[in-house]
Amino acid sequence: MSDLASTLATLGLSANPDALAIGHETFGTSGSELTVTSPIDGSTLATMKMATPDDANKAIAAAKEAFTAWRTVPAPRRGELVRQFGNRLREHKKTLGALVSWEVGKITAEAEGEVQEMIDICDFAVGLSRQLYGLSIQSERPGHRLTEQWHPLGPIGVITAFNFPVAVWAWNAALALVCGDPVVLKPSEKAPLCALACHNILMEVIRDFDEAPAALSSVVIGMRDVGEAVAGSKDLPLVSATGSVPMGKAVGQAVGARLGRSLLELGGNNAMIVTESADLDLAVRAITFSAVGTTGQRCTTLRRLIVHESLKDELVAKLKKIFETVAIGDPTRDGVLIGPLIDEAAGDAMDKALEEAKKQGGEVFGGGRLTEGVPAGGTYVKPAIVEIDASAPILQQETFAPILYVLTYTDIDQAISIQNDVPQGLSSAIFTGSVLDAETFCGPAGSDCGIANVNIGTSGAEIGGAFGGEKETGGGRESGSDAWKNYMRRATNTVNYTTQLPLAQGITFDV
Ligand code: UN1
Repeated sequence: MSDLASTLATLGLSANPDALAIGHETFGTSGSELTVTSPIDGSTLATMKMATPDDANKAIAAAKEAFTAWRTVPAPRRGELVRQFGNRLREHKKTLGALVSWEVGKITAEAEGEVQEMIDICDFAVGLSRQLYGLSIQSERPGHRLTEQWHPLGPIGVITAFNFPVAVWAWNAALALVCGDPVVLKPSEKAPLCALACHNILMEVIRDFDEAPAALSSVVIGMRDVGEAVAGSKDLPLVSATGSVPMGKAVGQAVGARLGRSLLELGGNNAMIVTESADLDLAVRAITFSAVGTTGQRCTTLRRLIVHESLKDELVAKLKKIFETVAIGDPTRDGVLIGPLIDEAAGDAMDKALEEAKKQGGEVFGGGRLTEGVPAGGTYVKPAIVEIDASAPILQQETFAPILYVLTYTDIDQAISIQNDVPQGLSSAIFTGSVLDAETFCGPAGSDCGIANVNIGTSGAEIGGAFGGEKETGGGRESGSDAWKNYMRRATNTVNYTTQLPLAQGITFDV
Protein backbone atom coordinates (compact mmCIF):
# COMPACT_ATOMS: atom_id res chain seq x y z
CA MET A 1 0.00 0.00 0.00
CA SER A 2 3.00 2.20 -0.53
CA ASP A 3 1.14 4.47 -2.92
CA LEU A 4 -1.86 4.94 -0.59
CA ALA A 5 -1.15 8.62 0.03
CA SER A 6 -0.90 9.41 -3.70
CA THR A 7 -4.03 7.39 -4.51
CA LEU A 8 -5.97 9.22 -1.81
CA ALA A 9 -4.68 12.55 -3.13
CA THR A 10 -5.68 11.69 -6.72
CA LEU A 11 -9.20 11.04 -5.47
CA GLY A 12 -9.27 14.30 -3.52
CA LEU A 13 -8.97 12.53 -0.16
CA SER A 14 -6.73 12.88 2.85
CA ALA A 15 -6.03 10.65 5.83
CA ASN A 16 -8.24 12.96 7.91
CA PRO A 17 -11.27 13.70 5.77
CA ASP A 18 -14.37 15.54 6.91
CA ALA A 19 -17.41 13.30 7.38
CA LEU A 20 -19.80 15.74 5.74
CA ALA A 21 -19.45 16.77 2.10
CA ILE A 22 -22.11 18.91 0.46
CA GLY A 23 -21.29 19.81 -3.12
CA HIS A 24 -17.80 21.28 -3.25
CA GLU A 25 -17.66 22.02 0.46
CA THR A 26 -16.75 19.79 3.37
CA PHE A 27 -17.53 20.42 7.01
CA GLY A 28 -16.06 19.45 10.35
CA THR A 29 -18.46 17.33 12.39
CA SER A 30 -18.83 16.49 16.05
CA GLY A 31 -19.74 12.80 16.05
CA SER A 32 -17.62 10.00 17.48
CA GLU A 33 -14.20 9.00 16.15
CA LEU A 34 -14.00 6.59 13.25
CA THR A 35 -10.82 4.74 12.34
CA VAL A 36 -10.96 3.36 8.83
CA THR A 37 -8.83 0.25 8.54
CA SER A 38 -7.95 -1.97 5.61
CA PRO A 39 -9.28 -5.52 5.88
CA ILE A 40 -6.13 -6.59 4.01
CA ASP A 41 -3.78 -6.06 6.95
CA GLY A 42 -5.63 -4.00 9.54
CA SER A 43 -3.59 -0.91 8.74
CA THR A 44 -5.17 2.48 9.28
CA LEU A 45 -6.29 4.19 6.08
CA ALA A 46 -7.86 7.27 7.65
CA THR A 47 -9.37 8.67 10.80
CA MET A 48 -12.29 11.04 11.01
CA LYS A 49 -14.95 12.41 13.28
CA MET A 50 -18.35 11.16 12.23
CA ALA A 51 -21.38 13.22 11.28
CA THR A 52 -24.57 13.63 13.31
CA PRO A 53 -28.26 13.66 12.37
CA ASP A 54 -28.05 17.48 12.22
CA ASP A 55 -25.38 17.16 9.57
CA ALA A 56 -27.64 14.84 7.60
CA ASN A 57 -30.41 17.43 7.78
CA LYS A 58 -28.02 20.08 6.52
CA ALA A 59 -27.18 17.93 3.48
CA ILE A 60 -30.86 17.19 2.87
CA ALA A 61 -31.74 20.91 3.00
CA ALA A 62 -29.01 21.68 0.45
CA ALA A 63 -30.23 18.85 -1.80
CA LYS A 64 -33.78 20.20 -1.58
CA GLU A 65 -32.55 23.56 -2.78
CA ALA A 66 -30.50 22.00 -5.58
CA PHE A 67 -33.56 20.07 -6.73
CA THR A 68 -35.48 23.25 -7.57
CA ALA A 69 -32.79 24.14 -10.13
CA TRP A 70 -31.96 20.69 -11.49
CA ARG A 71 -35.53 19.53 -12.11
CA THR A 72 -36.03 22.05 -14.93
CA VAL A 73 -32.78 21.29 -16.75
CA PRO A 74 -33.77 19.21 -19.82
CA ALA A 75 -33.22 15.50 -19.20
CA PRO A 76 -30.80 15.01 -22.14
CA ARG A 77 -28.68 17.80 -20.69
CA ARG A 78 -28.78 16.03 -17.33
CA GLY A 79 -27.64 12.97 -19.27
CA GLU A 80 -24.68 14.96 -20.56
CA LEU A 81 -23.51 15.46 -16.98
CA VAL A 82 -23.71 11.72 -16.39
CA ARG A 83 -21.88 11.09 -19.70
CA GLN A 84 -19.02 13.27 -18.50
CA PHE A 85 -19.08 11.54 -15.12
CA GLY A 86 -18.80 8.13 -16.83
CA ASN A 87 -15.82 9.37 -18.81
CA ARG A 88 -14.16 10.66 -15.66
CA LEU A 89 -14.71 7.25 -14.06
CA ARG A 90 -12.93 5.66 -17.00
CA GLU A 91 -9.90 7.83 -16.22
CA HIS A 92 -10.08 6.95 -12.52
CA LYS A 93 -10.87 3.25 -12.96
CA LYS A 94 -7.55 1.91 -11.67
CA THR A 95 -7.21 4.41 -8.83
CA LEU A 96 -10.77 3.97 -7.59
CA GLY A 97 -10.42 0.21 -8.02
CA ALA A 98 -7.29 0.29 -5.84
CA LEU A 99 -9.19 2.16 -3.13
CA VAL A 100 -12.01 -0.41 -3.27
CA SER A 101 -9.43 -3.17 -2.77
CA TRP A 102 -7.81 -1.42 0.15
CA GLU A 103 -10.95 -0.35 1.90
CA VAL A 104 -13.08 -3.50 1.51
CA GLY A 105 -10.54 -6.16 0.46
CA LYS A 106 -11.75 -7.03 -3.06
CA ILE A 107 -9.37 -8.65 -5.53
CA THR A 108 -8.22 -6.20 -8.19
CA ALA A 109 -10.32 -7.71 -11.00
CA GLU A 110 -13.49 -7.46 -8.92
CA ALA A 111 -12.67 -4.00 -7.60
CA GLU A 112 -12.12 -2.71 -11.12
CA GLY A 113 -15.18 -4.67 -12.25
CA GLU A 114 -17.19 -2.73 -9.72
CA VAL A 115 -15.97 0.54 -11.20
CA GLN A 116 -16.90 -0.88 -14.61
CA GLU A 117 -20.46 -1.36 -13.29
CA MET A 118 -20.44 2.36 -12.48
CA ILE A 119 -19.32 3.20 -16.00
CA ASP A 120 -21.92 0.88 -17.49
CA ILE A 121 -24.79 2.38 -15.49
CA CYS A 122 -23.64 5.85 -16.56
CA ASP A 123 -23.81 4.79 -20.22
CA PHE A 124 -27.22 3.27 -19.60
CA ALA A 125 -28.45 6.42 -17.85
CA VAL A 126 -27.22 8.66 -20.68
CA GLY A 127 -29.35 6.76 -23.18
CA LEU A 128 -32.22 6.78 -20.73
CA SER A 129 -32.06 10.55 -20.46
CA ARG A 130 -33.70 10.70 -23.90
CA GLN A 131 -36.13 7.88 -23.17
CA LEU A 132 -38.04 8.80 -20.00
CA TYR A 133 -41.18 7.88 -21.86
CA GLY A 134 -44.74 8.15 -20.66
CA LEU A 135 -47.74 6.59 -22.40
CA SER A 136 -50.25 8.30 -24.62
CA ILE A 137 -53.68 6.91 -23.76
CA GLN A 138 -56.95 6.91 -25.72
CA SER A 139 -59.61 9.03 -24.04
CA GLU A 140 -63.22 7.84 -23.73
CA ARG A 141 -64.32 11.44 -24.41
CA PRO A 142 -64.39 13.17 -27.81
CA GLY A 143 -61.72 15.84 -28.31
CA HIS A 144 -59.67 14.75 -25.32
CA ARG A 145 -56.30 13.15 -24.92
CA LEU A 146 -54.52 11.55 -22.02
CA THR A 147 -50.75 11.53 -21.68
CA GLU A 148 -48.37 10.63 -18.93
CA GLN A 149 -45.42 12.76 -17.99
CA TRP A 150 -42.60 11.62 -15.77
CA HIS A 151 -41.28 14.42 -13.59
CA PRO A 152 -38.29 14.55 -11.25
CA LEU A 153 -39.22 13.24 -7.80
CA GLY A 154 -36.99 15.13 -5.36
CA PRO A 155 -33.77 14.48 -3.44
CA ILE A 156 -33.01 10.78 -3.00
CA GLY A 157 -31.51 9.26 0.15
CA VAL A 158 -29.12 6.42 -0.59
CA ILE A 159 -27.91 4.04 2.12
CA THR A 160 -25.22 1.61 0.98
CA ALA A 161 -23.39 -1.43 2.34
CA PHE A 162 -19.65 -2.10 2.53
CA ASN A 163 -19.62 -4.90 -0.05
CA PHE A 164 -20.37 -2.77 -3.13
CA PRO A 165 -19.06 0.55 -1.87
CA VAL A 166 -19.02 2.32 -5.24
CA ALA A 167 -21.34 0.53 -7.71
CA VAL A 168 -24.54 0.58 -5.66
CA TRP A 169 -24.26 4.32 -5.10
CA ALA A 170 -23.67 4.73 -8.85
CA TRP A 171 -26.75 2.67 -9.79
CA ASN A 172 -28.79 5.09 -7.75
CA ALA A 173 -26.89 8.28 -8.51
CA ALA A 174 -26.68 7.87 -12.31
CA LEU A 175 -30.41 7.20 -12.58
CA ALA A 176 -31.36 9.85 -10.03
CA LEU A 177 -29.28 12.50 -11.80
CA VAL A 178 -30.82 11.92 -15.23
CA CYS A 179 -34.24 11.76 -13.61
CA GLY A 180 -33.64 15.23 -12.14
CA ASP A 181 -32.93 14.29 -8.53
CA PRO A 182 -30.03 15.18 -6.21
CA VAL A 183 -28.54 12.39 -4.08
CA VAL A 184 -27.67 12.30 -0.37
CA LEU A 185 -25.47 9.32 0.43
CA LYS A 186 -25.11 7.65 3.81
CA PRO A 187 -22.47 4.98 3.13
CA SER A 188 -21.43 2.06 5.30
CA GLU A 189 -19.09 3.31 8.00
CA LYS A 190 -16.80 0.48 6.85
CA ALA A 191 -16.28 2.14 3.45
CA PRO A 192 -16.43 5.93 3.88
CA LEU A 193 -13.41 6.69 1.69
CA CYS A 194 -14.95 5.01 -1.36
CA ALA A 195 -18.08 7.12 -0.81
CA LEU A 196 -16.13 10.36 -0.59
CA ALA A 197 -14.03 9.40 -3.63
CA CYS A 198 -17.17 8.81 -5.74
CA HIS A 199 -18.55 12.15 -4.65
CA ASN A 200 -15.28 13.90 -5.45
CA ILE A 201 -15.13 12.44 -8.95
CA LEU A 202 -18.68 13.60 -9.61
CA MET A 203 -17.75 17.02 -8.27
CA GLU A 204 -14.90 17.23 -10.81
CA VAL A 205 -17.48 17.29 -13.60
CA ILE A 206 -20.08 19.34 -11.75
CA ARG A 207 -17.47 22.07 -11.25
CA ASP A 208 -17.45 22.83 -14.99
CA PHE A 209 -21.10 22.15 -15.70
CA ASP A 210 -22.95 25.42 -15.53
CA GLU A 211 -26.51 24.16 -15.03
CA ALA A 212 -25.58 21.71 -12.27
CA PRO A 213 -25.97 22.95 -8.70
CA ALA A 214 -23.13 21.69 -6.50
CA ALA A 215 -25.43 20.15 -3.90
CA LEU A 216 -26.61 17.56 -6.42
CA SER A 217 -24.40 15.26 -4.41
CA SER A 218 -23.58 15.01 -0.75
CA VAL A 219 -22.14 12.42 1.62
CA VAL A 220 -22.85 12.06 5.31
CA ILE A 221 -20.67 9.55 7.13
CA GLY A 222 -22.15 8.37 10.36
CA MET A 223 -23.73 5.56 12.29
CA ARG A 224 -27.30 4.37 12.66
CA ASP A 225 -28.58 7.74 13.89
CA VAL A 226 -27.57 9.32 10.57
CA GLY A 227 -29.37 6.53 8.70
CA GLU A 228 -32.43 7.20 10.84
CA ALA A 229 -32.32 10.90 9.95
CA VAL A 230 -32.23 9.97 6.26
CA ALA A 231 -35.06 7.44 6.58
CA GLY A 232 -37.16 9.83 8.64
CA SER A 233 -36.79 12.96 6.50
CA LYS A 234 -39.97 14.00 4.71
CA ASP A 235 -37.74 15.94 2.31
CA LEU A 236 -36.47 12.69 0.81
CA PRO A 237 -39.40 11.25 -1.14
CA LEU A 238 -37.37 8.11 -1.93
CA VAL A 239 -34.86 6.27 0.21
CA SER A 240 -32.92 3.52 -1.53
CA ALA A 241 -31.26 1.19 0.95
CA THR A 242 -28.96 -1.79 0.46
CA GLY A 243 -27.90 -3.97 3.38
CA SER A 244 -29.16 -6.41 5.97
CA VAL A 245 -32.78 -7.44 6.47
CA PRO A 246 -32.99 -5.84 9.96
CA MET A 247 -31.63 -2.56 8.53
CA GLY A 248 -34.12 -2.72 5.66
CA LYS A 249 -37.03 -3.39 8.00
CA ALA A 250 -36.07 -0.35 10.08
CA VAL A 251 -35.69 1.86 7.00
CA GLY A 252 -38.87 0.54 5.36
CA GLN A 253 -40.89 1.17 8.51
CA ALA A 254 -39.53 4.68 9.05
CA VAL A 255 -40.09 5.65 5.42
CA GLY A 256 -43.50 3.95 5.39
CA ALA A 257 -44.57 5.80 8.54
CA ARG A 258 -44.29 9.05 6.58
CA LEU A 259 -45.70 7.40 3.43
CA GLY A 260 -42.50 7.90 1.50
CA ARG A 261 -41.13 5.46 -1.04
CA SER A 262 -38.41 3.02 -0.20
CA LEU A 263 -36.39 0.88 -2.55
CA LEU A 264 -34.95 -2.00 -0.58
CA GLU A 265 -32.27 -4.42 -1.72
CA LEU A 266 -31.55 -6.67 1.25
CA GLY A 267 -30.26 -10.12 2.00
CA GLY A 268 -30.10 -13.05 -0.36
CA ASN A 269 -29.93 -16.77 0.30
CA ASN A 270 -29.24 -17.79 -3.23
CA ALA A 271 -29.42 -21.31 -4.59
CA MET A 272 -28.37 -23.18 -7.70
CA ILE A 273 -30.03 -26.35 -8.92
CA VAL A 274 -27.79 -28.76 -10.84
CA THR A 275 -29.76 -31.31 -12.83
CA GLU A 276 -28.63 -34.64 -14.28
CA SER A 277 -28.23 -33.13 -17.75
CA ALA A 278 -26.01 -30.22 -16.63
CA ASP A 279 -22.58 -29.54 -18.11
CA LEU A 280 -20.68 -30.27 -14.91
CA ASP A 281 -17.42 -28.55 -15.81
CA LEU A 282 -19.27 -25.35 -16.60
CA ALA A 283 -21.30 -25.70 -13.41
CA VAL A 284 -18.13 -26.14 -11.34
CA ARG A 285 -16.67 -22.87 -12.69
CA ALA A 286 -19.91 -21.02 -12.03
CA ILE A 287 -20.30 -22.50 -8.55
CA THR A 288 -16.73 -21.59 -7.63
CA PHE A 289 -16.98 -17.92 -8.54
CA SER A 290 -20.51 -17.52 -7.18
CA ALA A 291 -19.69 -19.20 -3.87
CA VAL A 292 -16.21 -17.97 -3.04
CA GLY A 293 -15.82 -14.83 -5.18
CA THR A 294 -15.82 -11.62 -3.12
CA THR A 295 -15.10 -14.02 -0.21
CA GLY A 296 -18.80 -14.88 -0.11
CA GLN A 297 -19.76 -11.28 0.64
CA ARG A 298 -22.08 -10.47 -2.27
CA CYS A 299 -25.78 -10.35 -1.67
CA THR A 300 -25.90 -12.57 -4.77
CA THR A 301 -23.33 -15.09 -3.46
CA LEU A 302 -24.27 -18.73 -4.02
CA ARG A 303 -25.07 -20.21 -0.62
CA ARG A 304 -27.08 -23.36 -1.38
CA LEU A 305 -26.30 -25.96 -4.03
CA ILE A 306 -29.24 -28.25 -4.76
CA VAL A 307 -27.82 -31.13 -6.74
CA HIS A 308 -29.45 -34.19 -8.23
CA GLU A 309 -28.62 -37.10 -5.92
CA SER A 310 -26.95 -39.07 -8.72
CA LEU A 311 -24.37 -36.31 -9.26
CA LYS A 312 -23.60 -35.26 -5.74
CA ASP A 313 -20.47 -37.32 -5.07
CA GLU A 314 -18.82 -36.39 -8.36
CA LEU A 315 -19.66 -32.70 -8.06
CA VAL A 316 -18.63 -32.40 -4.43
CA ALA A 317 -15.32 -34.15 -5.15
CA LYS A 318 -14.55 -31.67 -7.94
CA LEU A 319 -15.48 -28.72 -5.75
CA LYS A 320 -13.43 -29.91 -2.79
CA LYS A 321 -10.36 -30.07 -5.00
CA ILE A 322 -10.86 -26.46 -6.05
CA PHE A 323 -11.83 -25.16 -2.60
CA GLU A 324 -8.66 -26.73 -1.23
CA THR A 325 -6.31 -25.19 -3.74
CA VAL A 326 -7.88 -21.84 -4.59
CA ALA A 327 -5.51 -18.91 -4.00
CA ILE A 328 -6.33 -17.00 -0.83
CA GLY A 329 -4.45 -13.91 0.30
CA ASP A 330 -3.59 -10.32 -0.46
CA PRO A 331 -6.33 -9.30 -2.90
CA THR A 332 -4.03 -6.94 -4.77
CA ARG A 333 -1.74 -9.84 -5.70
CA ASP A 334 -2.14 -11.44 -9.14
CA GLY A 335 -3.85 -14.83 -9.16
CA VAL A 336 -5.58 -14.48 -5.79
CA LEU A 337 -9.30 -15.31 -5.90
CA ILE A 338 -10.22 -14.98 -2.22
CA GLY A 339 -9.26 -11.87 -0.28
CA PRO A 340 -9.96 -11.18 3.39
CA LEU A 341 -13.35 -10.95 5.03
CA ILE A 342 -14.33 -7.40 5.92
CA ASP A 343 -13.45 -7.84 9.61
CA GLU A 344 -12.89 -10.18 12.50
CA ALA A 345 -16.60 -10.21 13.36
CA ALA A 346 -17.35 -11.60 9.88
CA GLY A 347 -14.84 -14.39 10.53
CA ASP A 348 -16.49 -15.14 13.87
CA ALA A 349 -19.91 -15.26 12.21
CA MET A 350 -18.55 -17.80 9.72
CA ASP A 351 -17.06 -19.96 12.50
CA LYS A 352 -20.34 -19.81 14.38
CA ALA A 353 -22.40 -20.81 11.34
CA LEU A 354 -20.12 -23.81 10.70
CA GLU A 355 -20.39 -24.89 14.34
CA GLU A 356 -24.14 -24.61 14.14
CA ALA A 357 -24.22 -26.54 10.85
CA LYS A 358 -22.27 -29.37 12.47
CA LYS A 359 -24.75 -29.49 15.33
CA GLN A 360 -27.53 -29.75 12.78
CA GLY A 361 -25.92 -32.80 11.19
CA GLY A 362 -23.83 -31.06 8.54
CA GLU A 363 -20.58 -32.58 7.31
CA VAL A 364 -18.13 -29.70 7.08
CA PHE A 365 -15.17 -29.55 4.69
CA GLY A 366 -12.75 -26.60 4.91
CA GLY A 367 -13.46 -23.46 6.87
CA GLY A 368 -11.28 -21.98 9.59
CA ARG A 369 -8.66 -19.25 9.50
CA LEU A 370 -5.64 -19.07 7.30
CA THR A 371 -2.56 -17.39 8.75
CA GLU A 372 0.27 -18.70 6.55
CA GLY A 373 1.05 -16.89 3.30
CA VAL A 374 -1.43 -14.09 3.95
CA PRO A 375 -0.83 -10.58 5.29
CA ALA A 376 -0.95 -10.37 9.09
CA GLY A 377 -3.77 -8.30 10.52
CA GLY A 378 -6.53 -9.41 8.11
CA THR A 379 -9.23 -12.06 8.55
CA TYR A 380 -8.47 -14.73 5.95
CA VAL A 381 -10.65 -17.84 5.88
CA LYS A 382 -10.71 -21.10 3.96
CA PRO A 383 -13.94 -21.56 1.99
CA ALA A 384 -16.20 -24.30 3.31
CA ILE A 385 -18.48 -26.92 1.82
CA VAL A 386 -21.20 -28.31 4.09
CA GLU A 387 -23.18 -31.38 3.07
CA ILE A 388 -26.41 -31.10 4.98
CA ASP A 389 -30.07 -32.11 4.93
CA ALA A 390 -32.46 -29.71 3.24
CA SER A 391 -34.47 -29.39 6.47
CA ALA A 392 -31.57 -27.94 8.55
CA PRO A 393 -32.58 -24.58 10.09
CA ILE A 394 -29.18 -23.03 9.32
CA LEU A 395 -30.21 -22.98 5.65
CA GLN A 396 -32.75 -20.29 6.40
CA GLN A 397 -30.11 -17.71 7.27
CA GLU A 398 -27.63 -15.70 5.23
CA THR A 399 -24.07 -15.73 6.55
CA PHE A 400 -21.85 -13.26 4.70
CA ALA A 401 -18.92 -15.64 4.19
CA PRO A 402 -17.78 -18.34 1.75
CA ILE A 403 -19.87 -21.27 2.98
CA LEU A 404 -21.52 -23.47 0.37
CA TYR A 405 -24.25 -25.80 1.64
CA VAL A 406 -24.83 -28.85 -0.54
CA LEU A 407 -28.26 -30.52 -0.57
CA THR A 408 -29.69 -33.23 -2.79
CA TYR A 409 -32.98 -33.73 -4.61
CA THR A 410 -34.68 -36.42 -6.62
CA ASP A 411 -37.14 -34.56 -8.88
CA ILE A 412 -37.23 -31.04 -10.26
CA ASP A 413 -40.38 -29.94 -8.42
CA GLN A 414 -38.77 -30.92 -5.15
CA ALA A 415 -35.60 -29.01 -6.11
CA ILE A 416 -37.59 -25.87 -6.88
CA SER A 417 -39.52 -26.14 -3.66
CA ILE A 418 -36.27 -26.46 -1.64
CA GLN A 419 -34.88 -23.48 -3.54
CA ASN A 420 -37.89 -21.34 -2.67
CA ASP A 421 -38.20 -22.49 0.93
CA VAL A 422 -36.23 -19.61 2.51
CA PRO A 423 -37.30 -16.14 3.70
CA GLN A 424 -35.15 -14.35 1.10
CA GLY A 425 -35.69 -14.13 -2.67
CA LEU A 426 -32.84 -12.42 -4.49
CA SER A 427 -30.96 -14.63 -6.94
CA SER A 428 -31.17 -18.20 -8.19
CA ALA A 429 -29.83 -20.39 -10.98
CA ILE A 430 -30.27 -23.73 -12.67
CA PHE A 431 -27.62 -25.68 -14.54
CA THR A 432 -29.29 -28.00 -16.97
CA GLY A 433 -29.34 -29.24 -20.56
CA SER A 434 -33.09 -29.72 -20.38
CA VAL A 435 -35.28 -27.02 -21.90
CA LEU A 436 -38.19 -28.34 -19.87
CA ASP A 437 -36.36 -28.01 -16.55
CA ALA A 438 -34.96 -24.60 -17.48
CA GLU A 439 -38.31 -23.19 -18.52
CA THR A 440 -40.09 -24.71 -15.52
CA PHE A 441 -37.51 -23.00 -13.31
CA CYS A 442 -38.07 -19.66 -15.08
CA GLY A 443 -41.85 -19.99 -15.16
CA PRO A 444 -44.53 -18.83 -12.72
CA ALA A 445 -44.28 -21.98 -10.58
CA GLY A 446 -40.48 -21.89 -10.71
CA SER A 447 -37.95 -19.78 -8.85
CA ASP A 448 -39.59 -17.08 -6.70
CA CYS A 449 -36.52 -14.83 -6.87
CA GLY A 450 -35.98 -11.48 -8.60
CA ILE A 451 -33.16 -13.11 -10.56
CA ALA A 452 -33.50 -16.57 -12.11
CA ASN A 453 -30.54 -17.61 -14.27
CA VAL A 454 -29.96 -20.56 -16.58
CA ASN A 455 -26.48 -22.03 -17.00
CA ILE A 456 -24.73 -19.13 -15.28
CA GLY A 457 -24.08 -18.49 -11.60
CA THR A 458 -26.15 -16.46 -9.14
CA SER A 459 -23.81 -13.46 -8.88
CA GLY A 460 -22.46 -10.91 -11.30
CA ALA A 461 -25.67 -9.50 -12.77
CA GLU A 462 -25.34 -7.06 -15.65
CA ILE A 463 -26.55 -3.50 -15.03
CA GLY A 464 -29.10 -3.64 -17.88
CA GLY A 465 -31.56 -5.78 -15.94
CA ALA A 466 -33.61 -4.70 -12.96
CA PHE A 467 -31.72 -5.79 -9.86
CA GLY A 468 -33.40 -6.88 -6.64
CA GLY A 469 -35.61 -9.55 -5.19
CA GLU A 470 -38.72 -10.64 -3.39
CA LYS A 471 -39.77 -11.56 0.16
CA GLU A 472 -37.24 -10.43 2.78
CA THR A 473 -34.96 -9.17 0.02
CA GLY A 474 -37.27 -6.18 0.10
CA GLY A 475 -38.99 -6.09 -3.30
CA GLY A 476 -37.03 -3.15 -4.73
CA ARG A 477 -35.51 -3.03 -8.21
CA GLU A 478 -32.46 -0.92 -8.96
CA SER A 479 -30.21 -0.41 -11.95
CA GLY A 480 -31.53 -1.30 -15.43
CA SER A 481 -34.85 -2.00 -17.17
CA ASP A 482 -37.52 0.41 -15.88
CA ALA A 483 -36.00 0.89 -12.39
CA TRP A 484 -35.71 4.60 -13.31
CA LYS A 485 -39.44 4.96 -12.60
CA ASN A 486 -38.66 4.74 -8.88
CA TYR A 487 -36.83 8.06 -9.18
CA MET A 488 -39.62 10.00 -10.87
CA ARG A 489 -43.23 10.87 -10.26
CA ARG A 490 -45.90 10.24 -12.87
CA ALA A 491 -48.50 12.84 -13.77
CA THR A 492 -51.46 11.95 -15.99
CA ASN A 493 -52.58 14.94 -18.07
CA THR A 494 -56.08 14.93 -19.53
CA VAL A 495 -56.43 17.69 -22.12
CA ASN A 496 -59.74 18.88 -23.61
CA TYR A 497 -59.34 20.58 -26.99
CA THR A 498 -63.08 21.21 -27.59
CA THR A 499 -65.59 23.81 -26.45
CA GLN A 500 -67.75 21.13 -24.75
CA LEU A 501 -67.28 19.66 -21.31
CA PRO A 502 -68.27 15.99 -21.52
CA LEU A 503 -67.70 14.21 -18.22
CA ALA A 504 -66.25 10.77 -17.97
CA GLN A 505 -68.51 7.85 -17.06
CA GLY A 506 -71.31 9.62 -19.03
CA ILE A 507 -72.23 11.84 -16.08
CA THR A 508 -74.45 14.84 -16.88
CA PHE A 509 -75.50 17.75 -14.67
CA ASP A 510 -77.64 20.91 -14.92
CA VAL A 511 -76.55 24.44 -13.93
C1 UN1 B 1 -24.64 -6.61 -3.87
O1 UN1 B 1 -23.98 -7.59 -3.49
O2 UN1 B 1 -25.21 -5.85 -3.05
O3 UN1 B 1 -24.95 -9.20 -9.26
C2 UN1 B 1 -24.75 -6.20 -5.30
C3 UN1 B 1 -23.93 -8.92 -8.61
C4 UN1 B 1 -23.45 -7.50 -8.66
C5 UN1 B 1 -24.13 -6.65 -7.64
C6 UN1 B 1 -24.17 -7.19 -6.26
N1 UN1 B 1 -23.69 -6.97 -9.97
O4 UN1 B 1 -23.33 -9.75 -7.97
